[in-house]
Amino acid sequence: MSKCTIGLMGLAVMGQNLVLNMEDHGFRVAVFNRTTSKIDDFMNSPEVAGKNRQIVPCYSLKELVENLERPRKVMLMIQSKDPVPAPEVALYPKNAAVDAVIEELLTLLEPGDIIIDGGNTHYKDTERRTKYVESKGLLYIGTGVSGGEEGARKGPSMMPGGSPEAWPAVKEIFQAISAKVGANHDIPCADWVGARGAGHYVKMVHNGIEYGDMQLICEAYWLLKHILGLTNDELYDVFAEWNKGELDSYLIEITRDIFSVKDEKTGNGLVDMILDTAGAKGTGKWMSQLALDLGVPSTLVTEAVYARSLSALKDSRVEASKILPGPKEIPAFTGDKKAFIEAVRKALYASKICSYAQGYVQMRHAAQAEGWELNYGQIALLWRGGCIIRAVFLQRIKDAFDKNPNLDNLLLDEYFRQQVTDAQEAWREVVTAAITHGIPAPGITGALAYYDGFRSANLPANLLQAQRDYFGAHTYRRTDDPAGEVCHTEWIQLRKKPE
Ligand code: NBP
Repeated sequence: MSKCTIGLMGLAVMGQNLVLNMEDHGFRVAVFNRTTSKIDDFMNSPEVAGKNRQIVPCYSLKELVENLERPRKVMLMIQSKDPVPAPEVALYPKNAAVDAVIEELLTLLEPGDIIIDGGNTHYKDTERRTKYVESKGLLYIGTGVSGGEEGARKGPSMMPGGSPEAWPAVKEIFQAISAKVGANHDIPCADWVGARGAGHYVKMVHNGIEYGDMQLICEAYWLLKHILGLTNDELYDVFAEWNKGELDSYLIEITRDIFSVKDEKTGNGLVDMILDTAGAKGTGKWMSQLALDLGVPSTLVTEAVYARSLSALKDSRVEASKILPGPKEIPAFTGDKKAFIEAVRKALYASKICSYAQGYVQMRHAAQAEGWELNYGQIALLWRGGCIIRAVFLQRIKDAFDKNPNLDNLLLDEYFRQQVTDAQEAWREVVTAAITHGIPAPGITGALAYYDGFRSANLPANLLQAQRDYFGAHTYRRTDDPAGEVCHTEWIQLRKKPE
């Protein structure tokens, strides 16, 4: 019997769908799962049973490896985080499951063979594992896979990093199964991202941007619902309209659809019957933590993570809502409804641009720190299809980096600068309305604060440095000294003595 092109371990939702996708594209796949009954369940499932698929069930890792052509390629789609990370590794969780499987594979594979981790792994783990596996003479790939179950089945966005020598061996498979974009649907959303953990870093930023996009959309919804009193049917129409223009994206499209779904039990809009406490799987938090480590202001993802945390404090919020007052008089909206909807659209778009600008700045700083060579335009293209943040607007990001590969901040690109300039007045109007009405919009307001901060040649950090020098002799530099000599002042001696 001929050998398989690739082996996949981990037959949960992602693994099963990737196997079917690979097989659809003519690749013979060997499969294995820790709980072996799930292998039989998969082989007996309607998608596989009686379909003469080129899928070979294996009941041990050894059997899986024996069924593979050389260089062997073993892809892991297994849980990427310890369910309860030990406190000392909680920030950068070490995933015992993947490490244990790698150890076993190292006893079975040979030099030149490739281990692929397709889970949502922390990039620090992928940095470490790439070096470790390479030290044993094998090659390693840590790849982001985005698009959930449907993406895995029909075409995900794939963001591989790891050992560069491994890429030619898996390129054909990854590009065949990935989503395709372009007029002829022939540009694959799968390409080499960079060395070691670069792929998983870019996937994490993708997820963080997803957090930001979702938060901004939720704020737009809340503003339209509470300031204008739009019904779900009206909201459906607004999002349908928005999806025809610059905001055309998967997340706007599914938001539109959500407003059309009725609760079977009550007949209300289903969205109105859903408890307002949001969950998270942690990649947004990772991006925030790493932004803090790098000292870059990725405020949108952080606001989005905090907004989910605040939502989860339901009991406290319910209590607080009975006690803490909002604005004394909430003015009834008397303006032009259509114009306000357009203002919210512009505020959403401008905020989204800031969110992506921040994500790209973070990737650039991480690349400098980790020694990766990232192609930023190409990354935008990887996200054009298959993944949750897929959007027409990503082509604009590709264009911006094609024009200037060293672009410092997307806001400085001509197109994006023009967009935020056009949106600015509306953006400020929406932020003012949110504040006046007492409606929390941390994403939209935070984005505007970031924009105003970024466009300020001077910020009040002069006073901050004075405070730090006053209480802690942390020193400061002078505006009139280009050499940047550090200075310290004995503030207590020079200050005006209190009466
Ligand atoms: P899960 O994340 O739920 O993981 C289940 C799989 O992990 C099963 O095959 C399970 O085997 C295996 N597994 C576990 Br749990 N512990 C193991 C261990 N110690 N040794 C070996 N295998 C172990 O599956 P998923 O949702 O399909 O996701 C797979 C990966 O893809 C994850 O890393 C996830 O973060 C990532 N991802 C998921 C999505 C999504 O939308 N779900 C999207 C993108 C990426 P068992 O059957 O024996 O328990």
